[in-house]
Amino acid sequence: MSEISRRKLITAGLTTAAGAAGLTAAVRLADRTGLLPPGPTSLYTPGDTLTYAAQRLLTRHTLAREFRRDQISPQPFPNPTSRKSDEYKRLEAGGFAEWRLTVEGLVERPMTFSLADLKGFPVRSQITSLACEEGWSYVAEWTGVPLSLILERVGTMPQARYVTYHSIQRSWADSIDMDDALHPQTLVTHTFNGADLPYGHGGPLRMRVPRQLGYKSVKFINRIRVVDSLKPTEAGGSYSWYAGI
Ligand SMILES: Nc1nc2c(c(=O)[nH]1)N[C@H]1C(S)=C(S)[C@@H](COP(=O)(O)O)O[C@H]1N2
Ligand SMILES: [Mo]
Repeated sequence: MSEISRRKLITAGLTTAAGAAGLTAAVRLADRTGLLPPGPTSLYTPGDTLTYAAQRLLTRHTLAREFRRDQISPQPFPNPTSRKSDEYKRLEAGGFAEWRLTVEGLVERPMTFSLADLKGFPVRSQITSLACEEGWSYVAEWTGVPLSLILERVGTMPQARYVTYHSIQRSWADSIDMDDALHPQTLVTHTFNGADLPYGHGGPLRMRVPRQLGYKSVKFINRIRVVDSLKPTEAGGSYSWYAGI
């Protein structure tokens, strides 16, 4: 589908969804300011488009809520993940000394980092809520490297539009746009409530995107790609791509 007909289709869908003529102006504004979510259209419902455009207009620079230390959940709930793979067990037996995070794609200097390399970066700690689309949530302290610092180190190219991140659990991957990738609260985390990030919560390395629902915070990450377009497998799986809260 051409870019123009894609836009027409989205605009039509949006206007119907909202049932308001006044929305046309908002859609035109969204289109002009690059607020349409990524194509192909089949991946995104009019609702996604509306949510994405509205949130981007209103909250581009806002921070996810941060909590006080005494608000940390006494028993944070790890969503049951499948059993450890043989590859995971091998890496764990070696104290994760061989765990690697590769950063590639539209970057000037593709690089591979060990956990020790990442722990040598400046860290940010934040107490935020992780909310699952199924309705539960918990508050915990997350510590890690701002993704923006890693992207600065590798040097993103001007065509960069999204960052995808991939888990050692092969079926898990997701992506965010550059606004969220460069956002100060988006962290590559290695520490959870002051200790090494446990398996249940995605250790040794997890992407933490506190401005979106829990499924965007992919566990066990080992690869990051900077791209200008997304594949369906990198765009939230069966969930919506944009999960702003
Ligand atoms: N690799 C991987 N990442 C994942 C998942 C998963 O099953 N595998 N589940 C996601 C979902 S749906 C949610 S709600 C959160 C749960 O995080 P928690 O286990 O820390 O509660 O992790 C997300 N990241
Ligand atoms: Mo979830």
